[in-house]
Amino acid sequence: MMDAFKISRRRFLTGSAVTAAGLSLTGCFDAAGDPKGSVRGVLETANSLTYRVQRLLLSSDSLAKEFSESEIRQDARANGTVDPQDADYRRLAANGFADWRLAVTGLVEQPLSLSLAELRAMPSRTQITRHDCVEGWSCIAKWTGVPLAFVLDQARVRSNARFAVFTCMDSYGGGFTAPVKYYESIDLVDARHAQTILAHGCNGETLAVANGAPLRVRVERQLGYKMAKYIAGIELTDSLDRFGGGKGGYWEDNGYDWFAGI
Ligand SMILES: Nc1nc2c(c(=O)[nH]1)N[C@H]1C(S)=C(S)[C@@H](COP(=O)(O)O)O[C@H]1N2
Ligand SMILES: [Mo]
Repeated sequence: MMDAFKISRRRFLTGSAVTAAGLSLTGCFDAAGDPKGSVRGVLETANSLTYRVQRLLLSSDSLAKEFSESEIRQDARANGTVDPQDADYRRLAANGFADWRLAVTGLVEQPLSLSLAELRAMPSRTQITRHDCVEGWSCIAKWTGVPLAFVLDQARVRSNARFAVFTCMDSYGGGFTAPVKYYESIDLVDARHAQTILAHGCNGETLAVANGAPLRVRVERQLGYKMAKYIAGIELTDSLDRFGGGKGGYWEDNGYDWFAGI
């Protein structure tokens, strides 16, 4: 019943209907970069279909596969931004992130400002999972962090919140256009999922800059670009309109799917 409610909200959000079954998401994502292209329309339809199929067929708490230590194959694989040059980030990194704070704001009863030490002192979960990038590679790594649900409970999320938006410290672009900060968003089903953690460790070490230090999210049932690195804030909201281009994430604003379930 809860799922049906969420799905109808999503239908309201996208305004698109399921018109065909069996659409696949294996198409070329580069073509989706053309905002007027037909591929993107198909992807948007497939996106809402995937979202509904997943939310209907899988229970909302089904777990992504976890692996054993011997299966770890990370090879220090890093992607997207790997060394932010943004001045605010460089300043925080130079000081070992001692002055960094995670701001939890928006539709919460208790806004939070958390230091890395405070996050490290919270309950932690370690999981060995596979990371799948939309570019076609994957790797298996061990992630350690605070369950996002725990942090949300400290902040006491208001009942009208629908999404968690992650604001990041790295930016894209520049040159002809003003730099745009990376951001991402997930719904509260994924935000409260048992394997969704705010990771501060990887493969038994402190999270490296290349992988998103000091804090990055792991959303294990979604593609890599959903897993925001270099997080500075989490805002609870009932609408994605106010953020970036309004599609829920940096890559979504450039044509990728908002729901990247795998
Ligand atoms: N802030 C930020 N988060 C990001 C990205 C980015 O460029 N900036 N890239 C995304 C993409 S496309 C992938 S595949 C993963 C890569 O995570 P990794 O560097 O730990 O492998 O981070 C995601 N999160
Ligand atoms: Mo990616």
